[in-house]
Amino acid sequence: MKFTGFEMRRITLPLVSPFTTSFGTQTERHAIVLRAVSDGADGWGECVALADPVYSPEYIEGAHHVLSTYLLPRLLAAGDITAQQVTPLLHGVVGHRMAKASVEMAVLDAELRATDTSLASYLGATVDRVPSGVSVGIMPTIDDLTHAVGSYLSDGYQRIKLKIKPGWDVEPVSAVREQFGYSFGLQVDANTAYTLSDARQLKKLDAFDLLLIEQPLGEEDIRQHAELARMLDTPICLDESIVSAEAAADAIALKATTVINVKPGRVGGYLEARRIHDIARANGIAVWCGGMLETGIGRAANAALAALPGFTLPGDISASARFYETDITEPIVLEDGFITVPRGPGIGVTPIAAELDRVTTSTQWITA
Ligand code: OSB
Ligand code: MG
Repeated sequence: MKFTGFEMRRITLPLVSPFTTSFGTQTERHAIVLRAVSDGADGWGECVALADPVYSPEYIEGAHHVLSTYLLPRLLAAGDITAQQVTPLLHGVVGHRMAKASVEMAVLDAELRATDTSLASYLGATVDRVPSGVSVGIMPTIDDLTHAVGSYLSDGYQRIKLKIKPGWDVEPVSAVREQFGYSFGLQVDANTAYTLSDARQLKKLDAFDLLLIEQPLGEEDIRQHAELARMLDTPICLDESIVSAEAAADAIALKATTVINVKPGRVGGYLEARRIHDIARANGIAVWCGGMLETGIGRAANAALAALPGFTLPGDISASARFYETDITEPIVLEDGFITVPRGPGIGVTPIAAELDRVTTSTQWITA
């Protein structure tokens, strides 16, 4: 397809409640919505970089800059392209995977809409709905936490993920198990907040039959994760560390991870995400789809990815309502604990013009 321009919108969506992780508290989602305009259909992409460089080096202002200055001009200069060519075309720009992922997503969506194919069937989805999990932030008190968990369980969420950090780990996990029992999947996510010297504390989590502990140590601590994995019964799952299929292959080979959180933004796009799925599956490593507080655009696309056969654990793909009062697309909803895999052309959802306008804080056009 030939792309004539990209519309870049900066959006701000208020969260229904503050979301606290070991790296900070978010009260609103800042994102970039990309619209790829072509000689065929238009395509939509979402850049999941956070407002600040606290989860990974990328942040929304930087993503905007690299998109407008480097990535989109290169793509527009390339002429007729396919989605498969986006990553190789942008290879000369180092890093910035979340920014690159948003470009590939918009191009892929346009291409799939033009050929009336859903992202789910393009990626190789084998199911029509995916089990839904929810990520629960660090709360001011244990009471606040158990109240929130109770309400997510009554919504029907099949798996609960608790954010942890030093000082907020064994106590919240123990309280949730004590109050709600063992009949649902429970896991924790430290977002790199520990070091190997915390192994004895982390070992205490073995008592609670957790599905996994996500990214306890630093992004680059692959060897130390392998060492920790030998000490714990709870499986280690890497998130931040897995920035590419190569990183996934290395972490698997080094036995640093027995489960992988796949986030398309973190790894540079849905095509790389599928490669990680394939590598993990070939190695008997389970994967699940992570989340970055996506709007309906990214949420719909994540549901398509999570429908691949290697995604054997519930993902962080919750309903739009978990984060947003009003989404920019038709809301993604929870039905009996599942999210329906969109089967319309492309990502299967389209922003509602009035809702998108309402949350847009600025718009920039990049044209050929
Ligand atoms: O580590 O999985 C994470 C949100 C922002 C940045 C990192 C993470 C998260 C979440 C939320 O846990 C997942 C979601 O979108 O529901
Ligand atoms: Mg994580």
